[in-house]
Amino acid sequence: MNANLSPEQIDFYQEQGYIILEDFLSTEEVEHWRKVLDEAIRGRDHAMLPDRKSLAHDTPGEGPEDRPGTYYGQVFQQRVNLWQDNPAVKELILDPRIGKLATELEGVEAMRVWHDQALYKAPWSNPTSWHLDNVYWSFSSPHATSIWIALDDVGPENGCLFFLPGTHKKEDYSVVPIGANMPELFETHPDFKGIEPVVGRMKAGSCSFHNGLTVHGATPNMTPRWRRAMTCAFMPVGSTFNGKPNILTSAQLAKLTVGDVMEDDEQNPVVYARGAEPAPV
Ligand SMILES: O=C(O)CCC(=O)C(=O)O
Ligand SMILES: [Fe+2]
Repeated sequence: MNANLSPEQIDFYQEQGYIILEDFLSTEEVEHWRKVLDEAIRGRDHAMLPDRKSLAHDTPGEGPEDRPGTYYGQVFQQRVNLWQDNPAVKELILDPRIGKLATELEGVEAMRVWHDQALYKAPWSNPTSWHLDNVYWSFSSPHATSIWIALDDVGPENGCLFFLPGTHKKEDYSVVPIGANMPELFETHPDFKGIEPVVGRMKAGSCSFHNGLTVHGATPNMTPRWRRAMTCAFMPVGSTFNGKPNILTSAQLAKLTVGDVMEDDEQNPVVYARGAEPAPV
């Protein structure tokens, strides 16, 4: 895993709200991630937990995890928090090197996992509409970020990400529904209409990070092959509950009042904290 960042890369990310890191995983590592995730998804599908919240950014808790026949059900196969019930995924996702990248890119002190999501776009799937992530989550922070790891080569032909650079700077938490209509976001943000998008073409094993307020979307999968991606969202330590349920269970919600610091180490473990590295031996 190549987890080194130059100061120029950090500046680029903070200015543009996204960055692509080529060759993040080696060929062997990509093979391993694919195997672990393919198995984890099969395992999850065989053991659906009753209190398992799904998914859609905007409609949490609908479960079952796929909604065949709906538009969103045909955007991607979405599996949330596989790290919590699959030890092999946990080892990959709670890797402090990934947490360190998120922490350094955002210039914060420490990061917790918000949630992971395997996002597998099936052959011939719908596009992922323009949206921003943080507005759906249970905390609001200008320093939330997500890693998106390509497990297959991705381009506009099979559902690569597109970013609207600089949009994170508006710091607007208005909820934009992630529905079937690609232009919907621009009703809330007409000022973004003229921005030239950046194409997130990537080789398998490369990754991107995007800030939680950077507008992004993905093209449809126009191919007969799956587009596999693994993602994880990070929450800066010290973030507070904003009242949105998102993926929180009813038991977790019962313990939270708006303004409480989100510090449930079981649900949202700290993945990296500056200065907390073990001393070299
Ligand atoms: O993979 C996709 O199609 C969308 C990914 C996304 O929206 C995200 O990672 O925040
Ligand atoms: Fe997103």
